[in-house]
Amino acid sequence: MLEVNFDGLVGPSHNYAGLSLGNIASATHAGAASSPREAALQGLAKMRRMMALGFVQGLLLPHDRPDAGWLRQLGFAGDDMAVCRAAWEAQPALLRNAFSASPMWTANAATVSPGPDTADGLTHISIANLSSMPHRSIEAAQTGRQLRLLFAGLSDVALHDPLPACFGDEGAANHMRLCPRHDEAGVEIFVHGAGPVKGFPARQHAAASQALVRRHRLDPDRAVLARQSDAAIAAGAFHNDVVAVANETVLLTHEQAFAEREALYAQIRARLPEAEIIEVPADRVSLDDAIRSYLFNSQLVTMHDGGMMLLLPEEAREVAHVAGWLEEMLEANGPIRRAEFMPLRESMRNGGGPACLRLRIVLTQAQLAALDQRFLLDPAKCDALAALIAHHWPERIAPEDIGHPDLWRQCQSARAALLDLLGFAPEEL
Ligand code: SUG
Repeated sequence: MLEVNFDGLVGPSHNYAGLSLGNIASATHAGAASSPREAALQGLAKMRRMMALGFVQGLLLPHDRPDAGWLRQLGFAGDDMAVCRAAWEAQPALLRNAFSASPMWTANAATVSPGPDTADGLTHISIANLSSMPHRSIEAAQTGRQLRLLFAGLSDVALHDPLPACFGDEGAANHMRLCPRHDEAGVEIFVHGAGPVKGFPARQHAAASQALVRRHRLDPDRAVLARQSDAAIAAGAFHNDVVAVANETVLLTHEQAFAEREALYAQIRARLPEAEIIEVPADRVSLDDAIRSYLFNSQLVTMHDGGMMLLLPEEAREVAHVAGWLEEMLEANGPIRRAEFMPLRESMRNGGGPACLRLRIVLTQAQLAALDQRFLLDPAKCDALAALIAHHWPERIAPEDIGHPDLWRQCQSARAALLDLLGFAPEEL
């Protein structure tokens, strides 16, 4: 079995509207001008780097934005342009929500339990409802259409509809899997918040995590529920993947990520004796530094020589305490042997690091071969995508631009060109 990352391609409407309460980067950059073209090229460069390292790489597509259908549900009438114009005049915040490029953060698209963990041997996937934030709650329908296409040829995948909206579920960003190797049964850890804390909502609810354990047919003995610490939520850890990351036997976590960390570590060790828990002490890296640098929002992957590598955002080497800790960790010759840094500043300014931008799916070779191959990348496709982005994606979006019909049209035609390039008919998505 192998783990495939499906990255969200950054959409042409990428902008800074400050929509996510509790996400410090989103609040800090509200009102700044964005560079959608650069953002998409930065994300693509990360996908290329993963491929160059020998990993299979997939992508998920930007959603149709502005989402005129959502605005219609809210009572605006007419064709797409009329609906957007009316929303902008009546309540600009609604159009800003309908215009967000947030589907780029595919770690929030779904939660995945691979076959070795489930009672029926199926790969269970639950589309996240993302119901805590209006702009993100729009995503589930289009995400579902893409995942249905992706898995249409696989009879051993159970794709579940989003949970009822009253139980907030934000997908893989609050889910970690520890296992001896990807193809062996693992321990799945579901992390929820209890809030609000400092006015910041708990975006993953315990009841949602419990429902996922049941519908994914996980052995209750090998599924662990953990609560985020209030300190982490207050510091801006709106998802657990901002303060912890896991890969195979390794859990890399901040000391203050969890409410009852000793009990959690004991549960993990009891279920997986070979687990290696690397805890970063708060007196070496404060929660604020962890969140500013996104040290933990990195991709932790097993290289083909068996050692692990961290793919971090550039910000992680710009925060002195984090750079110092990383250097020491690498010198100590533990399981993580290598660190690489990628420039992802455009996404980072909205609180999305390397790990947010990808959904991990563990698959057998047969499952990989049966996927809709249009969602998989190769170098030639990357070249074609880069050229398409350079041609169609806006260079810059300032806050006032969001009300301009020319920009709405440009976003629609950019996406249409992308679908055409990848071989999707518009009605499929
Ligand atoms: O949901 N930001 C996203 C960032 C998601 C990061 N994902 C993970 N941690 N896996 C969010 O808060 C900001 C959009 C804006 O403000 O316009 C935003 O939605």
